[in-house]
Amino acid sequence: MLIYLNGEFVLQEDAKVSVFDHGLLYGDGIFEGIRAYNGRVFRLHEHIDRMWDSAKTIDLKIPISKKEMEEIILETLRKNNLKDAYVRPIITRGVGDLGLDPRKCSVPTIIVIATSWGAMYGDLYDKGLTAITCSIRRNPAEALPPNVKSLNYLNNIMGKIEANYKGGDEAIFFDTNGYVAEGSGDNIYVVKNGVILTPHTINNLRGITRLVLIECAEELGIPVYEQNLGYFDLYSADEVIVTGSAAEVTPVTKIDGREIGTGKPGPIVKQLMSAFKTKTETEGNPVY
Ligand code: PXG
Repeated sequence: MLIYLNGEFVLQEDAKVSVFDHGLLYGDGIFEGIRAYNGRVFRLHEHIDRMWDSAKTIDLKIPISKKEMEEIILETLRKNNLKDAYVRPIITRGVGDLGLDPRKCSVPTIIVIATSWGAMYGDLYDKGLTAITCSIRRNPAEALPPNVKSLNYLNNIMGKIEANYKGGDEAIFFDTNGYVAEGSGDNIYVVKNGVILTPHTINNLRGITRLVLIECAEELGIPVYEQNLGYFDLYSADEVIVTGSAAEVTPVTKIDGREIGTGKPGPIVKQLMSAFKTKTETEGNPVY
């Protein structure tokens, strides 16, 4: 596997960063998670735009242009002969010393990893996920906005640990106001009486797949509303859905032991999964 690291393509075993990199020392950096389907990178511009917005928010000045980053991503896929892949661009504050001060880090570290990665949830796309609501709250926007896709994923990992202990495939976070925020690595939706409801994007990541789901719903004539949701809305939903570049569009059929709707993937998620699949098969930036 060839990995892009600071201007060069290097073998996986040579792709090493300094122990003084602030990405490692402080989680000071940002990343993206992008998929390529059949030789095309899905929603590349949107991911790169979000990466630049994350960088702007943490005052990380990226020394290359968006266009250059897009080209590096395509080249990484070509170097590894990949058509269906997962791409992980990472930009850290760079190498500094053992103090927090980012002024010590003069050059950001830029990494792009591309690897083959199939369906994240395997056969659970057909059965649906078992989720748990977690007791740990999502980082509040006034502390560290979940909109920033930062290297600081400890909050998410704590949710995932809770899900692992409680036997859930995914953890559903609430925000500090008690409203549903998102999953540990995906956005969330409730379907009730033919309408899709989803939280505002203040206390969660502004998912690229979320926008694709909304597009699919519009094309199918299914209304989508953004509103605050509580655990009542989750437990009493006809269907619950999560989306993400990794998770794609996935039904949730059990939450905290309660069956959601019939306990099987419902008609709306099935329509959305098929509309999403069509988009991933027909859209995207060609790699070759
Ligand atoms: N919320 C969180 C916290 C995420 O990490 C999403 C929502 C969905 O966003 P997108 O833009 O992907 O629709 C994510 C994305 C991984 C992995 O390696 C995680 C994500 C994406 C790709 C890979 O676990 N999370």
